[in-house]
Amino acid sequence: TAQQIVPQPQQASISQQRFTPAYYYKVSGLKKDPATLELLSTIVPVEGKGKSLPLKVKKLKKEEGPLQRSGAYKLEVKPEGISIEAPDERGVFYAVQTLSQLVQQGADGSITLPEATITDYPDVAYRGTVEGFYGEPWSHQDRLEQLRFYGKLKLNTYIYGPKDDPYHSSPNWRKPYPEQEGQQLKEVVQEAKRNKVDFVWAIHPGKDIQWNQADSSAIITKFNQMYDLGVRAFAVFFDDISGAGTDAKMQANMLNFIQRQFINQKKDVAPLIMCPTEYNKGWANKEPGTYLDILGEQLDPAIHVMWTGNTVVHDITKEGLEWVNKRIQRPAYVWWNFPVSDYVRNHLLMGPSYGIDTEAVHDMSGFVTNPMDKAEASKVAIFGVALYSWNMKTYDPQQAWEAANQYVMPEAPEAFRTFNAHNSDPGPNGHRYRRDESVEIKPYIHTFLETYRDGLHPSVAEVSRLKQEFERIAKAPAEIRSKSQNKRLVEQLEPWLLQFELLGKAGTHTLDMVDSRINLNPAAAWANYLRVEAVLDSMATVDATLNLNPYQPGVKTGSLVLTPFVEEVFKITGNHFLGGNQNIASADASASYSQSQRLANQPLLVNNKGIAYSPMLEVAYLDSAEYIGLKPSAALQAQALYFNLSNNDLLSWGVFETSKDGKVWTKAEATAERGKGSINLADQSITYVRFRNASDKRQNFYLKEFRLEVKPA
Ligand code: LOG
Repeated sequence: TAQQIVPQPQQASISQQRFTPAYYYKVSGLKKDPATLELLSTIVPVEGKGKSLPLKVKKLKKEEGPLQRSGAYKLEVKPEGISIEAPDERGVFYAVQTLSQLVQQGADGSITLPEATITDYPDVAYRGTVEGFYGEPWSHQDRLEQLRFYGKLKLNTYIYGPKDDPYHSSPNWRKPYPEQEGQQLKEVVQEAKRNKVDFVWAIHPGKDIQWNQADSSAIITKFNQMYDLGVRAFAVFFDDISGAGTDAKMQANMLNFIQRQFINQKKDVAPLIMCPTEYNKGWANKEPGTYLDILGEQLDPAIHVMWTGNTVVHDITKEGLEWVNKRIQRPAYVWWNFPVSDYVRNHLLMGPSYGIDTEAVHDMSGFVTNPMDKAEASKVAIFGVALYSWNMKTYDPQQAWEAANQYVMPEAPEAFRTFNAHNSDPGPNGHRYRRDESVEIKPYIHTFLETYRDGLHPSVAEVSRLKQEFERIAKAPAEIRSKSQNKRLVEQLEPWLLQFELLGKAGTHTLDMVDSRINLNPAAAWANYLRVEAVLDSMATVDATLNLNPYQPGVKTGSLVLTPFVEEVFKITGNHFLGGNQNIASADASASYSQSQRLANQPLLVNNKGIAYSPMLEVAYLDSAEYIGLKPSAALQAQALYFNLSNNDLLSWGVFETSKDGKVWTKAEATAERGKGSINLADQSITYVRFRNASDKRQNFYLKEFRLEVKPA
């Protein structure tokens, strides 16, 4: 089979036959780049005595078109020697990365190469990731490993902007990094250089920026400190802020000032990047002459503008990009919010990178993905983005995902594939972003359920088809743990591996239970029913005790297809044995209600002690007279409301109110400190609780907590 190079080169002819180089390679033209020379020496012999073969590196000059792009290269491999031509050091490095995929090593250490002629260049100029999520930032080691991964896949951009780094955002964006953090960032910058990745340091000053000379200087000073640590690329983020910082004219002024006073002064820094406040179509003011048009007109044309698509988390479409490009008067720099999971922290997003338009090559200046806080686990999605952004026309999400499973876990690719296939969908969420999951087994599950719901028995063949899959699932975690060399990856997956193994067992027992019923053996069916119940209990325990966080605590696996399947078959069987309706989920325990568009889809966290809005990361608002509220079911009695809306004048514009019928409302007295407080509701037969904007204009706040403590009525 022909050699597969990832990402796929633009033009390649690679022969089926392989040859063994007769002598060592004498390298010329690489003296100025020791990192690439070092990499080369791990691929082919570059030292020896006597006869040698030439490996010539030359600068590609006067070439027109895509071969002038940074990272482009020509690579020629012949028995007589190897030649590399490229416009820059990155291109040479990429040629060597391609060579490393061509070479094969025998057991005795001898190498073979195919004859090959490759002409290659990237489709998108800036390709990579933005560490831009909320929650625990990546570790130092994670970052170093990511950069090596990017080098191999010809990704050239890593934008550093973890929301919870206090020196990136408020409160400390004006201050220099402490010694140790500074030193570590310096090491990351060096690793980036070795891998020909632009380390882009981003600042997020908008929460408390003052539009004055002092703060303009504060940004330049901070950028200079980062420059001294080796940083040569910069960004300014204005996402997820409210108040004075959101002003387009002021933002444009500030960025133009940085462009003049900093970017243009240093001769060796990359183009400036900004993330706007209105960074997606859903949130953009559509009136002509507003925010995005102001940026388009006033922002120096050299500055890149980021964009997440039609909503915060969305597919990337050509039409969507065309819409924003007209307004910002330049091709958008795509910030793709996949596989980021900071809004669904109990899920992993391990599925294919799909929903990114392969016709959009001319509509974007860059393409970066915002990954999960789990760096190693994010490699599956990042791999897809590497293939997409290098060679868009040939990108196939499914094929790329198959290849990623191999690439990321070569020691147990099948088990990893099984795990990833059933851990893709984020579950219900405020962004309404969903992913396909359990695609291959889904039709069989549906047929099975239709039959079983009607009180009929599926065929033995249907049962065994599903049982096979659940057995595969039950075995996959042990195989991943024992075979994978990537301990960090296994560690990041661990809570979900545990849960996945239980799901495999629960499913296996479920199908045994159905099988016993088909065989008219109620005693065996009952025994299996109890086994399913025990495993479901264990899954509930894992969900209640691991991955605890205040946002979406717990561990969900197979949540789109497989877990609901097991739960439903268990319930139907339970009804058969026990009669009546065994309610295992408390789905209708409560209802949230809000007229506010931004809050309407926000999911609830429900357990036997309380009902809470899932905290929101970005800015929330209520227009005049809008409210946010909770309505516990009749079976529950409200005890107290706990709120943290992180707004200093909360009670000057808003009121808490309660009602018994949803029509007559009574003001609930409350005190709040910086928007945080609680209201005692015990001894009242309250059915509704809400917080209403009583002012005549829109009010912003952060939905950090809105939780009703309840007890059974
Ligand atoms: C944030 C980002 C976060 C992501 C997903 C942007 C530009 N900003 O809603 O930090 O990781 O969504 O939750 C965002 O996407 N805000």
